[in-house]
Parts: sequence; C-alpha cells; structure tokens
Amino acid sequence: METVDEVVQRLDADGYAIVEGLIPRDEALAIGVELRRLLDGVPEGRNFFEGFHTRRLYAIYAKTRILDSLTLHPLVLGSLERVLGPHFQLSGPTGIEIGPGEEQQILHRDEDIYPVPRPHPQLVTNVMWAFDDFTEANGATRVIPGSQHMVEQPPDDAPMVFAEMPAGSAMIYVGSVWHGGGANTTGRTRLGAAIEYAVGWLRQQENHLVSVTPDIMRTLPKRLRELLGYNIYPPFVGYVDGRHPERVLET
Ligand SMILES: O=C(O)CCC(=O)C(=O)O
Repeated sequence: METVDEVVQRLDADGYAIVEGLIPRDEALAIGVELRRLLDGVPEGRNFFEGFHTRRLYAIYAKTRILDSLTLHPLVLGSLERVLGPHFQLSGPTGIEIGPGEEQQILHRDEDIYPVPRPHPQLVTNVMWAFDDFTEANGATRVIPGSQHMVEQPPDDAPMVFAEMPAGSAMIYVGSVWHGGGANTTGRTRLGAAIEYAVGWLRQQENHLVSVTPDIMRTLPKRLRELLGYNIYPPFVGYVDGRHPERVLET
C-alpha cells in the first residue's frame, strides 16, 4: 500500500499515480454490479466527449451509497490535501462505462473547464477507480506522463501510457495532466468511476446541492456532506443567510 508521500511524489513527477489494489477485488466487482444496475436504461453519450458508446452515471450521491467510502478513502483525501490544500470539495464525480466499439476520447485536461490563467496552483484532481480490470484493449485511460507541465497540447508522438490496473485499483491524476478515455476493442464494457475534486473556491462541476436533497444529506457522514458543498471556503465563501451551510440541516 502506497503512502501519501509516495503518491504526491508520483503526481509531481508524472501527473498521475496508480495505486493497485486500494480496495479488495471482490469489493470492486460488487460495486460494479450496483453501478451497472444504476446504469441500466441510461442512454449512451450525447457527444464525442461523452462517447457515443459510453454510459455515464451522474448525480451519484443522490442515487447510491456505494461510493461513499471510496470518496472518503484516507489515502485519497490525504493526497488531495497535499495537492489542492485543505479546502477542497467534490466537483464532477462520474461513473464511466466504456462500451465495445467506443473510440478513444480526445486528450484533454480536466481543469480546462475553468478559465483561470496559467500558471496557477492545481485546481482539480481526479481519482479513477477501476471496477473491472482496466486494459489497453478495453479502454484503460490514456495518460501523457509529465504533461501537467506542458502549456500546449502534447504532440501526437508524445510518449503515452495506458492506465492498466486490476479491479480495485485507483489512478489519482492532477487536473493539468493530458489524458483521455481509451478505445474499447473488446466485446465487454469497462467500468470505472472518476471521482473528481476541486479547490473549494471554484464552482463545482456538478451541482450537488441541487441533486442531493437535504433529507439525503442529513444521513451522510459529515465529511461527505462537506465535500458535497455543505462547507465554506474560509473565511466565508459559501455562507447561507450569513451562517455555515451545515446549520441549515439542523433546522
Ligand atoms: O474514462 C476514462 O478513462 C477517462 C474519461 C475522461 O477523462 C473524461 O471523460 O473526462
């Protein structure tokens, strides 16, 4: 099992860190069963970025408790704190099931949805959890190692790795590293969940305060509520009627 120091060193050097076997394989496969149940009936993607043969599960925390403990995994949160600072939040967590025949996704940086001039500190960090074995053939995420330092899109011949990892592993990757989903040339889907976090002063990519009702919020661990948005960025960004948003749930 890696330490936070080891993960952070690899993020600094390469922009990504794969931690194999972060949860037991059986647990990962069981999570996959539940996510596939929720994906049943979800249409395939609407555009080239989402993938026309890929299904995505949004509003995860309104629909299932199956990813709560992974979202709060101590190695993940410890590493995020070092990369993003103490006040980070969930941004756009998404289940991603890449289907047979899917083409490779364009390379992109997750932070590029935010118009913040460079250079800037890391704004976003993502964690791709594998609920199947990720292989080059079934669409393992493609990453350009070290590209978190590049200003322009890497050239076509830039060295690329496929984030191959067994089910139960996780790849942590910073928002400035160039990456994209792989093509799936197999006959089976590849299921993962990209649990994305961002610094607390940015708008969350998905609006969890609308999708997760107060009744659900009250049942969640406090740390998860904070990550979903019931929190402030000091000294007071995000207050509700002049008070900490957590106070709203007490009424
Ligand atoms: O599914 C993957 O491997 C990566 C997907 C991705 O990077 C994205 O949709 O932003």
